[in-house]
Amino acid sequence: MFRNKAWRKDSGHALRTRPQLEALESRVVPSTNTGNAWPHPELVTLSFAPDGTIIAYNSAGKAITNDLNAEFARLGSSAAWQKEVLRAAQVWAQQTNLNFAVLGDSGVPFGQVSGSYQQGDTDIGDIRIGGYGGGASGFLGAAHYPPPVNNYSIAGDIYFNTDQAFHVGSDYDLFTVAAHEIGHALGLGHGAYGSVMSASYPGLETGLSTDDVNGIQAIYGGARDVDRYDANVGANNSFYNATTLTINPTYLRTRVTDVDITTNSDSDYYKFVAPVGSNSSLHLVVQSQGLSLLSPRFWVYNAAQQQMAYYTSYGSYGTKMEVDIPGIVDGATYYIKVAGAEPATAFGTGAYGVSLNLGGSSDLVIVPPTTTTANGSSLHDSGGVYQKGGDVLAPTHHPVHKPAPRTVHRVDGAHIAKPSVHTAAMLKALQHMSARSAADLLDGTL
Ligand SMILES: [Ca+2]
Ligand SMILES: [Ca+2]
Ligand SMILES: [Zn+2]
Repeated sequence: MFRNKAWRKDSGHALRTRPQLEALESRVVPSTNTGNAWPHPELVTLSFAPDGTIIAYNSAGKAITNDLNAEFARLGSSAAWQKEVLRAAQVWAQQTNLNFAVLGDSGVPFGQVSGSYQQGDTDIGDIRIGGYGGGASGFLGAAHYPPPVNNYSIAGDIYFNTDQAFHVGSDYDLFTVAAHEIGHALGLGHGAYGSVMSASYPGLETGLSTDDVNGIQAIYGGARDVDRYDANVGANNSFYNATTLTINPTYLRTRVTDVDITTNSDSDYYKFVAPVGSNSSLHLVVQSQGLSLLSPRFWVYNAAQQQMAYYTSYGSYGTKMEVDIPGIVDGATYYIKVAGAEPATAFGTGAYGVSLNLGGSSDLVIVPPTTTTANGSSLHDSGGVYQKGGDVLAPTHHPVHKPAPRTVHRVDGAHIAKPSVHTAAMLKALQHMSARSAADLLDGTL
């Protein structure tokens, strides 16, 4: 299978004979599972590296630094183009047991081994996002697979070629390329032509294909699981089936964790009785921050199911909503309903938590899952195979309006290496690796 050769450590040699019409073969090749997956898919973090972050070194030893923020400023505000990347992550999370959250990025060089975690570092995302000018005839994006093939912080990291003409909503569409690279960063290989995971740019995609969905579900346990309150007949999607929360009568507070807005039609109802001694207001936290990119909204109702309050976080992805609801009476029953603020979008899905405080000294905190996973113990052996990354999404050379199936010429993989790159980590690791394996990295295994 020649199309897999770019993933082999000796890809630079195999790619010399790459046929040009890869896309024609890709049409009949279903989505591929590379055997790599995040050890903690319940929370995969993303970070946008600051400009100037060292991504790699060229063959002369000169640092290649991130310029994504400066270059993508032409696409609009950072919030606007970053939303496309987050949406590209969320289309995968909608389909299976994955949640994403955005972290700050310390700007430490990509792949720095000293981070010590293949997942769960607090200074950088599990999936770091950066870019550099890779030449107008080169690749669109590149990604590293998740563990175990990459078993330190380089796992999952993504680069965009900022020499390409990216756009939002037209070719080369940022969402489409980001979804492809995130697919690799989640463990997928290439899929059918016309899918997001097509080996060559398929034209603008607005969402996943069946092939993409089948692929991601094969890795992360099928369709997204409902939470424990939705798991039985009588799911808490109504006042009648509202989940009863017990407020601790001494501490006057409680919390709900490990709950989820799982589908566009999922809404979760809770009810509670304000204990004697409660304050006249309810301090309520509805949080997806640190848990998912869900944009939540919620309602509070009295015992007669009359609305007392409504709040929405529309336009915010991964948020902590914190409000005080007046008019609380001891002994009375209240309802809380939580749903997605953007149910028609990919941001209408995700994990969240709720914390209620009716007079306690402090809120019960919604704690994100612990995902820290130490580096693999054999980073530098096996001739550098651990460094093997996802393949790259090559640009088409043909007009994007040409009807499918199109003949898409994949840029020869050898071009990917110009400028040839060492990751920052690779230079650190060279002392442990053969010159051969380092050379392999120059030939497009990113
Ligand atoms: Ca990483
Ligand atoms: Ca639910
Ligand atoms: Zn690819």
